[in-house]
Formats: sequence, C-alpha cells, structure tokens
Amino acid sequence: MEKKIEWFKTAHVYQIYPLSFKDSNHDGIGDINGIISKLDYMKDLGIDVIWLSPVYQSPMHDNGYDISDYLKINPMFGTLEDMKNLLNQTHQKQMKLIMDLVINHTSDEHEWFKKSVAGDPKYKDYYIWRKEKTDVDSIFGGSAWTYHKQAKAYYFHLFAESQPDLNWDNQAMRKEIYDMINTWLDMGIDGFRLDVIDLIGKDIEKKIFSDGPYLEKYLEEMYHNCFEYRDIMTVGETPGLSIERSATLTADPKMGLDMVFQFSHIGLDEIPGQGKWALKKLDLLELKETFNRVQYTFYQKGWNALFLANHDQPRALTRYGSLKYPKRSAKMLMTFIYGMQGTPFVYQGEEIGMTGIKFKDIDSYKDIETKQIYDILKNQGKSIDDIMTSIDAKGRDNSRTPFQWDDSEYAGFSDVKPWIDVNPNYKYINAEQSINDKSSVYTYTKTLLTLRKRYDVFTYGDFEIYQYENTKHFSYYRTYKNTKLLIICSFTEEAIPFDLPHKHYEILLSNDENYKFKKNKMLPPYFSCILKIGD
Ligand code: TEU
Ligand code: CA
Repeated sequence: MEKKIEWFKTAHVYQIYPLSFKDSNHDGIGDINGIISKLDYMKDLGIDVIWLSPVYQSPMHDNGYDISDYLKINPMFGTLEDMKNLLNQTHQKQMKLIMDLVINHTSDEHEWFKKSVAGDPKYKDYYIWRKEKTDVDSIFGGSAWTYHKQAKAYYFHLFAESQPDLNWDNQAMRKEIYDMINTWLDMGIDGFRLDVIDLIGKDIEKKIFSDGPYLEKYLEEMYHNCFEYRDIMTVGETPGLSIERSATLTADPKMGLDMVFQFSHIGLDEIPGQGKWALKKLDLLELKETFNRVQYTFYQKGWNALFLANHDQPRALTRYGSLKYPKRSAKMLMTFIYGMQGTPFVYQGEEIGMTGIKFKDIDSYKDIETKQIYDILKNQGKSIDDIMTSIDAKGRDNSRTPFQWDDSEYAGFSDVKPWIDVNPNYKYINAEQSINDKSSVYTYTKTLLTLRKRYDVFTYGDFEIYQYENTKHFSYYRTYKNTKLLIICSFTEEAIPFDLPHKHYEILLSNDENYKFKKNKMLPPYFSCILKIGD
C-alpha cells in the first residue's frame, strides 16, 4: 500500500511523558488511565497524533528507556487492556497513537541479556561483548564498557550501565526485534518514535557511533520487515546525524523514516566540544545560521520534525525565552518554531507555558544522567555551585516535573505527593486558567495550530530570513504559490527598531494585540507576529 497522502506532514504531534502527565490511581505516578482522561484536552488543542514515551516493562533506571520486556506494559502505568483502551479511545476521537521504540539497547534485566550473560548460544551475541575494553565514554558519563563478573567480559553501553547495547550485527536479534514491532503494529499502533536510531549503525572497532556506516542497511531491512505495507508514521531520533544525511534518509521511502528529529540547534548553548554541561550564551546569529541550513536542506528533500523541547531538553521558555516576560516569550517561541516547515511536536506543558525547575539541592533531582554527572564533576573537583548551575540549566528533570492541570495541591496531577516535586509556579501557570484565558499561551498555541491547517504555506512554503545580520530578532518569510508570510520574532528584552518593508498586510496572529506597525515605532520585548503580505 502506497501512502497516498502524506498525512504526517500536516499532523500536529503531542508528546506525553507518562510518568508526569496525569495520575489516576493515587500513587503519585502518571499512568495510562490518566492519559485517557485527558484525550479531549489534546483534541481541543488541535492535536492529531500522540507520541507516548515508553510504557513497557522496565526497572525504570532511565524512566522506561531501559526496557526489560517489549511486549508487556509496566504495571506502574497500567495493563495491556488499558493500553488497548487508550488506543481505541484515541482512534474514536480521530487521533493517532505512536509509541516509543527503544531498540539500540535494552535493560540489563531483559531476558535476552540474562541469557547472553549466561552464555546461551542463541543469545550470546545479542549484545556486544569484548575481552578488552577500549577508551570510549558513555553519553551519560563514565566508560561505555562495563566488566561483567559472571560473563568474564566487558559489555558495551552507550548510555547507563543498566542499558546494554544490542548487537545489530546479529541477524537473529534483528529478527526478534522486527517480530516485536509487528506485534504492536498488528495491534493497531499508528507508528513509532525511534529512540537514538542513528546509533544502530555504529562501528565499534572504528569507534564511529552516532553517524555510523550500517544505518541505512538496518533501516532498509526493518522497513521491508515491518513498515512497508502499512500506513503509519515514524519519526527517528537522530541526535548524531548531519543535516544532509538526515534529509537524504527521510527522502528515501525505503529507509522507513518519515521524518527525524534533527539536533543541530540543540548544542548551540554549549561550549563546542565540551558537552552539554559546559554552558554558553546562545548567539542568535548561530541560531539563524543553523535553522537556515536545516530549513533549506529539508526544503530540497526529506522531511523534518519541529521541536525546541522534549523530555531530555530543558523547557524552551526558560532556555531561550525570558522569565521576566514568560507569556510573551513562550508565545514568541511557539511562533518561531511552528512557523517553519516540518511537523510540529508539542511537548506536554509547553502549550501552557510551563517553565524549568530549580530544585534546592541534588537530592530533589531524579534523573540518572543528572545523578551520574553530579558525581563525576564532583570527583573532578568542580565546585558544587558550578555543578548545580549546569544542572539547573540543562538537567532533564526540568521538563519532567508533573503537568500543571490546576491550582489545587500537587497541581491536579495527583492527590498524593508525586514521584518528583511539582513546580511551585503551578498556582498561576496551569491548564485550567490557561484554557479560560483568551490571552494565554494555550489559546495562542491553539490559534497557531489552526492557522497551520488553514494555510498550505506553512507546510510547503520556502524559507528566507529577513535581515539576516540583525542580532535581536529572527524573522523570516515563508512563500508558497501566491501566499507570502512574514514571521517576526524578537529574541530580546529590549525594545528594538524594526522596519516593516510592506504597506499591505494582514495580521494573522500577534502576541501583542495593541502593537501597530508604524514607521520608527520600536518592537516590544519578545514580540512575535505572523503577517500575510499583500504587496
Ligand atoms: O535520548 C538520546 C539522546 O542522545 C539525548 O537526547 C540524551 O538523552 C541527552 O542528550 C542526554 O544528555 C534518548 C531518550 O530520549 C532519552 O530519554 C534516553 O535516556 C536515551 O535515549 C537512552 O535511551
Ligand atoms: Ca498512577
């Protein structure tokens, strides 16, 4: 079956981090029934597809990205029945549901790993074992090789020790993965977000991990075994792929990836080469250069996913906007990212302007990566103050605090103390007040998503930056057939001069209703708008 209409290009996706979305059974942990109770909320926002972060059986060392059984649902989230119910009800509301597919690694509690350790001939090579270790760091810090006493060998893990990498060289292992994928698809799941999928192409001997040589080979095999005859949606998480290779991959149907999360903008607030914890101020010209390249390349071929935040990234508002102008800058960032070409991904809470967290000390943070890096940096002699500055800015828990539904205790997420503390600003940042407020981030986001459906130019238009050299605003044209939009986004707390080079225009959306374009009038802080140009 050919995909007649590429529906994924106009779909709006909402990412749910199940642990932190909505608790239905009073244990302080989000769950599947909680999600079911909020389907209308997503539908009302204008969502077409829901992406669920992992709900499979897992010891939860990495919050579910360490799977111990791909075909079971983690009891903390519910049952397989609940999952089928969620799928059913999502479909009834004309939405789709995609799951997270974590197949670069499993949990060390997966049966396959236990059998591999025990030397079972079938499973021995399902993982990557060596007698000697090489000098490779894992992504969470520390060596990527861990010695296993029972196996008397080192196994390879690009993430935590408890997340051994699967050996994609092994055909039997690949076959089992394909069977598992087909089981979910046969159940009616509408597709997948493929976790760190670029890593399956790695070449261990050559120490090439994220941009490896075998990626296309395995993707194509997976496509023929799982995706080829199904009308589903796939999005690959590809942190290590170049813009060019990501575009080429998504342009080739045989690769089975409808789109990718391209990561080139993610490292712009890091000191180059020093990793995510070495902070650097964002340079707007670098941001322009990056998005210009991404937009240009994917306009020629392939398809991209639009995102500023997810469960691994700090909240966009805190990272790129201003807490002095939270609503304005949240709206500006929405305009900035969803004005571009690609499929919009909204991360839970972004649409109500949720912010990052600054916990009082390391004990309140829960993330395995954060805990590991804290110990590592401390052992390197870094001051606690400096470490906490990095963690407050970049720690993944920033986006993992409970969803703020209302202003009741625990923010309406749960009626008992949640697994991770609620951001105290839930009193005034929450969905209930946002939905009822015409000037809220929620209402703005909803309107923006509606506009994307109304005007083809968002999906198909080309992209051209206006006033490239300007270091305060990031504004761009989108043009398709007879429609031309100018999208204006100020990235500063200052009021700035701005020349509007058009006489005739219609304001489709603005984060400042009172602002009128007149000659020499300054653009207010974090101003954003979408103009439909008539001359
Ligand atoms: O993330 C992969 C990844 O490379 C990053 O986003 C990473 O989490 C971050 O840079 C660490 O600083 C995926 C999942 O989204 C993440 O939650 C998992 O921890 C990781 O894979 C392992 O499965
Ligand atoms: Ca629960």
